[in-house]
Amino acid sequence: MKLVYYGPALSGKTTNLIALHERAGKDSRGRLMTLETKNDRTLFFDLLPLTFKSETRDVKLRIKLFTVPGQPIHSSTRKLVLQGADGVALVADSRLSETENNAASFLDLRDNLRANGSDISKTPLVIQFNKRDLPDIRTDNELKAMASAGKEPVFAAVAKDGHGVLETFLALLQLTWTTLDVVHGLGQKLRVNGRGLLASAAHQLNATQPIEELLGKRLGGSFEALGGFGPASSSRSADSSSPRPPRTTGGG
Ligand SMILES: Nc1nc2c(ncn2[C@@H]2O[C@H](COP(=O)(O)OP(=O)(O)OP(=O)(O)O)[C@@H](O)[C@H]2O)c(=O)[nH]1
Ligand SMILES: [Mg+2]
Repeated sequence: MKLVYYGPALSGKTTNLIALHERAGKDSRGRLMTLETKNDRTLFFDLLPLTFKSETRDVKLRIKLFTVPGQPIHSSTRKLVLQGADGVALVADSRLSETENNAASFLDLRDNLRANGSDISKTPLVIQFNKRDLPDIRTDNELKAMASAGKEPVFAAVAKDGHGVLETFLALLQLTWTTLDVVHGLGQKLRVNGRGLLASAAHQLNATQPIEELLGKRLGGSFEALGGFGPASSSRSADSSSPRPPRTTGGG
């Protein structure tokens, strides 16, 4: 599975990967590769390989977690890193002064997905509003209002202290797995229970709360539209009139 952390410059994408690397057990994480210039600017991309064993330990899910460089001049690099992405986390900066940069990054993501033959409405997407510790930020209520207007799950975070990082990642993992499962029937082919796999991943990332609690911290957006995880919910998705349409391109 290829997951990409996208967003404007200095929003905290690399910081999310560093926090996940710190959380992951030694058996689950590979080497975190970062390539930065001075002032924390990612030059090309960061890469963190993660491997999660299923509950029964006979299936391994390998994830390649990338960040893009956020500075506007690196648009072609972002397009390249985005190729074949199965899911995207958009890391936005909560400060009011960054509103335009967040919006520009969203449009840049949409354009680069389109240029890669993909479609943002069909791409598993989770939004993180980072830097909640700073002054002059959008209020919680503003974020909630924005979140409830869209279908993407939205999470608040202070990535530099590790807050909200796990929640964002697990939500992205759930959305992406569910979408790939719809397209490729992964769960059935591999005899893997998606809900169990997510629980295993959370455990291997040293989560101290149950998944429902972690995913329940989202400020809005619906997982329900996707049918959720596991056997109980796959029957629900069969009944549901609004599962997300499967992606047709760029999948792994
Ligand atoms: N106050 C505060 N600072 C943060 C937070 N998360 C990250 N930072 C800081 O913001 C700066 C930029 O973080 P990075 O993770 O390098 O940002 P990036 O999105 O990877 O930036 P580019 O690689 O240029 O796209 C660093 O100094 C981080 O320590 C946060 O939640 N709060
Ligand atoms: Mg970076």
